[in-house]
Amino acid sequence: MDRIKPLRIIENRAAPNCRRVRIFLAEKGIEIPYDQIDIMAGDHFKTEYKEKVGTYRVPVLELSDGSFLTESIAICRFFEMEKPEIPLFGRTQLEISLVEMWQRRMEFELLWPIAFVLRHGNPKMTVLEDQCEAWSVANRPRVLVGLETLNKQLTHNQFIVGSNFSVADITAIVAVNFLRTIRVEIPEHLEFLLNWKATVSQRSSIGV
Ligand SMILES: N[C@@H](CCC(=O)N[C@@H](CS)C(=O)NCC(=O)O)C(=O)O
Repeated sequence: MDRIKPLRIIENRAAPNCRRVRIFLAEKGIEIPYDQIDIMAGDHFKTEYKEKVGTYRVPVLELSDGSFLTESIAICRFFEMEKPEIPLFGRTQLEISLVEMWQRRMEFELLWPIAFVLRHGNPKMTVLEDQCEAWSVANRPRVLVGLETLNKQLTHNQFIVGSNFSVADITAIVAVNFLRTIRVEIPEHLEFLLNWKATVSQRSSIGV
């Protein structure tokens, strides 16, 4: 049976989940064509797109068997198997488990709270969201708790899981960069987080 090949990624340049995949691929040195879809114009809500892909969200990986893979981390896992020699999901039993744990925590405790503040609180986001302002307000303090959690984890670690850069760092740096959309600065006392951000930002993958 022919090996299933990755054909292209459908994404939106400004969307944080798409950026997670772009950074992951840049770290691996994998090149693939990207097609843009204008989510702020609502193009992803068109029936033709949803029926083809199975969801209206981005990013999406189109495969050579005609199927579409969604969910940023599922797409990253596909590419982890394509090029395992640069492991970004961990190496040992414990490291793989810790990367999984911290990747999830960075999503649930940082990236999503930031996204909820933005999506439910910014009038421009009514294109994408049936807004509930109270949900935006409720998530603002959670963002600061998430930043404190990350800072604590970085107290004794170069990267989020020890000395190896991983997909947990990718989710976290995308979330931290996304803070600007809700006008939140990292508090000065979170020095381990600030140092980690400065170090990670120097990686060439982060510029994609
Ligand atoms: N859990 C999904 C989330 C995907 C997602 O929410 N993508 C956003 C862009 S960052 C999107 O498609 N937004 C369009 C919308 O909400 O209508 C993943 O990890 O890929």
